[in-house]
Amino acid sequence: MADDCLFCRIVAGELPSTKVHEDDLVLAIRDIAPGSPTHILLMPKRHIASALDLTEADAPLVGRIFAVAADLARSEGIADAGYRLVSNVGGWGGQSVDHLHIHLMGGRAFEWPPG
Ligand code: DGP
Repeated sequence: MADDCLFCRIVAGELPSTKVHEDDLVLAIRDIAPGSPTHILLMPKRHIASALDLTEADAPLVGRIFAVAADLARSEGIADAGYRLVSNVGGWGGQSVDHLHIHLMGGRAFEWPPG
């Protein structure tokens, strides 16, 4: 757990969240400020600052995150229409919380490229 990390505190249960999935590696919660009808954040329980810090050794974790995202897309009813997975990295990437997370967004159509 990293000091002063918001998502580490959510993982630890020190701050409330609406959990939609939890296992030994991954926590998935509803975004507090949803940008689409379905907006879920998938994160490693272990503190990793961003995708920039991933290594090949994290392959099981990354595989789990994407598998859970696919399961949630199906259970949220957004799989057939299509959805978006995004991980913002750093300032220009739009990252505001420095604990790796993947946005699972669906329930509406999205533009490409993003703004
Ligand atoms: P990003 O900007 O890519 O780092 O995404 C951070 C997301 O985290 C953003 O969509 C809002 C969300 N968020 C920020 N604080 C909280 C919180 O306390 N709880 C929850 N559930 N989501 C949060």
